[in-house]
Amino acid sequence: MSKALEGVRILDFTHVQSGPTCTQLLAWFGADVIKVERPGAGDITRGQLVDVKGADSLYFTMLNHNKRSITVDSKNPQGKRVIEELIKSCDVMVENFAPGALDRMGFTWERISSINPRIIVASIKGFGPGPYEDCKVYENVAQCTGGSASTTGFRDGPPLVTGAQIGDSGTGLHLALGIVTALYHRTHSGKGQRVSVAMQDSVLNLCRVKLRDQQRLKAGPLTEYSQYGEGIPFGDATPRAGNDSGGGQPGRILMCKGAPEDPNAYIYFITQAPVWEKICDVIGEPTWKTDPEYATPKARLPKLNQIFERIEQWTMTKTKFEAMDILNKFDIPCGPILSMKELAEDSSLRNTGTIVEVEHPTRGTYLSVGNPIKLSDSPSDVRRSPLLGEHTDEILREVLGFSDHQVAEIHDSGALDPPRKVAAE
Ligand code: CAO
Repeated sequence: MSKALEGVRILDFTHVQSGPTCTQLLAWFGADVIKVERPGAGDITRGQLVDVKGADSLYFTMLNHNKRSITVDSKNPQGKRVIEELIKSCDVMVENFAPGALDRMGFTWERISSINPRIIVASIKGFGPGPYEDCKVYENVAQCTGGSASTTGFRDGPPLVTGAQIGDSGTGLHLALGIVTALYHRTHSGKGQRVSVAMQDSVLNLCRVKLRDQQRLKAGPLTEYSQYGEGIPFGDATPRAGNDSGGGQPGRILMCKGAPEDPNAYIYFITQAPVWEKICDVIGEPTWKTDPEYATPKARLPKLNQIFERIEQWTMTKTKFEAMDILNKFDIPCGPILSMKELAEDSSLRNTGTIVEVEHPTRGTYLSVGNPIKLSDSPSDVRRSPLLGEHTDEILREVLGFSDHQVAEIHDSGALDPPRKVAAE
């Protein structure tokens, strides 16, 4: 079985999280991803949040699997020559520099596409064209400007950012789709094109149900929000809804046996209408099945707090896993709150390759996420991230066809290596 993206070569000019997420995904699918890094320094994340002295950080290793690393100073004339050769031999260039940085290196879209008209140039920026287009952006800024923070948290608390990296990894996923779409288009157009994704746009795309609710406000209060049942008037913007379900089926996070001392002894419980009668039986309130005060979803809406309090009295008698087992038998939608520790130890996630153990020469064995997208006929494995510049000479020789003499010449120019320290007299 061959890998889905075998034969596709990526010039990976990405750093930190958003861009590397995208190119890692393409690498998992079999693309030959050549990561260009600054000599001596490399991707800044190599040295961020270091847990093993002298080894690349988990931040870096978990975002750069299956790639090759070449160090090139893109501001050195010989370095520019190497990058031009890479542009000629790659199908895609991916970058997430600050706005204007690639142009300042001399690699405008016009120049890149004149070097290789078939190349696809894919970019992540914080914002699209508009008042903030020149701003540098990190994860939480995107969550705040894309509508996530204003709609996350509790109504009476401040906006909250989420643990899921929707700004960085979420944008990387969007970009990966843009790249394979442009590659597909190239099969009949014969030409490359630019693919641009803004982090603000990606977060907003993921927050679409909150934009839906913004418009629904015009028609009256959002009746599935617990605020409605509490009699609290709505303002003119989508409010924060705590753990209320974002769909038409009310849901909440409820305590289970062990809470609140155990911070993760909770379960998400959805009072889906078709299984209401089963819920009533399970929690010991059979009269609620026919009582007009409880029998219909509409009648229940103003009483959701009281209903969930009653359900919680039941969930508190069970561990989250016991509750899950019982509720699943009745098709009542629910899910235990799983800690990172529990996920790291989950044998089924390891069996499917969603969590993998990786060997690394300087840090030993570590855990990482694997490819969450499974293709039936195209396997995807996880190989360790490259050391800084590990493949520099290999790429110059094998990909660019440089002779030993040419490789030595480029090394001598200082384009591939950190500046030499001059010994003190
Ligand atoms: N050789 C020589 N110079 C190099 C180089 C190389 N191989 N690789 C990068 N550089 C240079 C760039 O050319 C740039 O130089 P100039 O400023 O002189 O043009 C410089 O390194 C810094 O690049 P940068 O501005 O992109 O990096 P930063 O650390 O200052 O900013 C970030 C980081 C992420 C805020 C910014 O890149 C950005 O806004 N990117 C777009 C949005 C994004 O992806 N954000 C998510 C990041 S993950 O949280």
